[in-house]
Amino acid sequence: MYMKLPKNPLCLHLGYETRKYTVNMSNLSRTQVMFSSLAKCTMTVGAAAGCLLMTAGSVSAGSFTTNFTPTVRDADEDILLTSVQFGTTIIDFSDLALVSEAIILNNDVISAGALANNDNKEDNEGAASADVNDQSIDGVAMEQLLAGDAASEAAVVENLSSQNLGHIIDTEDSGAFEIELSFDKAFNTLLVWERGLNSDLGIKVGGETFKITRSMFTNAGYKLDTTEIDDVGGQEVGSYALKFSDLGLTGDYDTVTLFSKSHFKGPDFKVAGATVPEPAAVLGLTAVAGAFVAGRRRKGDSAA
Ligand SMILES: [Ca+2]
Ligand SMILES: [Ca+2]
Ligand SMILES: [Ca+2]
Ligand SMILES: [Ca+2]
Repeated sequence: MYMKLPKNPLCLHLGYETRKYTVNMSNLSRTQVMFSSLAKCTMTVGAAAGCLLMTAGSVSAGSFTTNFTPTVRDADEDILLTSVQFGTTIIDFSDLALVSEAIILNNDVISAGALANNDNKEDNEGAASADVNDQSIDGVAMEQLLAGDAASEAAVVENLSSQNLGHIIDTEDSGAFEIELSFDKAFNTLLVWERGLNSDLGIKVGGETFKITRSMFTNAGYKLDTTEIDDVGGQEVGSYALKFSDLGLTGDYDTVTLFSKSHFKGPDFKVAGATVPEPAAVLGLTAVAGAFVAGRRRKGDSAA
């Protein structure tokens, strides 16, 4: 059975992505193209909702696109975040929530032994530090960030709030820290970029705790070479968007606490907040489809 499509515009909300499809029965080829991901189901009406739910589920959790400039650069050069993109929804950098205050609750202190052997920055222990791309003209490179120290907390704010994706917090491999961040406005999705895609990052928000594990990051499309690493060509950077609604939270938050434990392998990160339109209405669409079916059935009944 082939599902006849209504002539009215039909809004599909698929994951983060909201697209408006105008369905026109006189232009069936266009309709078929637009429903390409759905049409293979040769929809019975009952199957339609299932197809839609499947499609919604195919937007992988945590993924988004990072737009930046310049797109061609060396890994140690500046890189400015211009926008982030969730499907067709583009959120400009100027609309992101940025870190405005940091409280370092705890951060491993560099050991005396490591300090005694401080001929190479990579030998340092400790945990979170401020780091920048090698050629950065601003931002802060500061190896030991101390809890309760105003300069340390200012360094965290400066690096995390700048537009330069090369300004980060670098964490030593076995380092543990806990840092509370406040943002300049509330948001519903925390954006995290991690240099290396090889570390985990813990997040506490609204009484919930979540760990982005290293395998959850997807490639953000740029590399970073910062003062703490000597990798030729830099390391790939990964990204993950944590929707607070996925933690069962409602509403927006302007404070999150980030943490690392010794087995997280030292997250090296940048963060920002975004208010992403709620996916909403897959169920609403199912209801629309249901109402349409009911309408067809009524017509059929009256014609019989
Ligand atoms: Ca460091
Ligand atoms: Ca890393
Ligand atoms: Ca370097
Ligand atoms: Ca690290």
